[in-house]
Amino acid sequence: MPIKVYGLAMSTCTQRVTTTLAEKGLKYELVNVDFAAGEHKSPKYLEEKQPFGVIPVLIDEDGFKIYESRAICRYLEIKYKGKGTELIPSKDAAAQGLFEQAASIETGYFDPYAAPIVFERVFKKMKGLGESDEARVATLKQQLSEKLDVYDKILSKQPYLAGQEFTLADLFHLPYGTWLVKLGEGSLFESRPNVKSWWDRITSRPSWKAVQEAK
Ligand SMILES: N[C@@H](CCC(=O)N[C@@H](CS)C(=O)NCC(=O)O)C(=O)O
Repeated sequence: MPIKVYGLAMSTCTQRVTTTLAEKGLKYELVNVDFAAGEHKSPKYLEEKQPFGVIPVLIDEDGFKIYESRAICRYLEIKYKGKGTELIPSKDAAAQGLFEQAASIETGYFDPYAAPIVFERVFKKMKGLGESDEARVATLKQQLSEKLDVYDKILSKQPYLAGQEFTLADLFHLPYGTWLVKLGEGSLFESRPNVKSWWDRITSRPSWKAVQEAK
């Protein structure tokens, strides 16, 4: 049985997983979850796939199932360590600790601002929840700007968030960061020279290009 990802090609959380699969050089089958029909909220999906009613879910070739996009990516790196790009450093405790620190930067100082901006401007309307609350967006943008000033300092000393090598901590930024650029907010990255170089480096990876082209 091939590795199966239950999700949608355009979903940000699914893209985190498919980019990781591409970096690892792993073949997979993307099984579309029918959002329009509410498949992700059906009793069968909640029971058999994801109890919180969201995507993505990965079922490995041996039948092992796991959900939560960042957990799936970490699992893939551990399970398929010797394949493709090493996405979590294994050299020593310090390197692993610095990776965890960088991963925590994404979940603590990027995602809490970037994801709700994209929600307001894109997904709110799609879900029929009304128009974007632009006052909220302005506050979130200001908060994210302050965090990215710190990113710029960190990235003035090293090319990637965990140090010298690209890791999952960088990869986790790609889906929402790319939405920000599509929404005309690219200056968040471009106005900070070290953030800009980092963003250019990570978005030019073939894995991310391939995932964006997938339908
Ligand atoms: N923490 C979860 C979040 C999953 C999530 O929110 N997925 C979105 C798509 S990116 C979803 O399924 N939304 C449908 C809904 O909320 O009903 C993860 O990282 O996997």
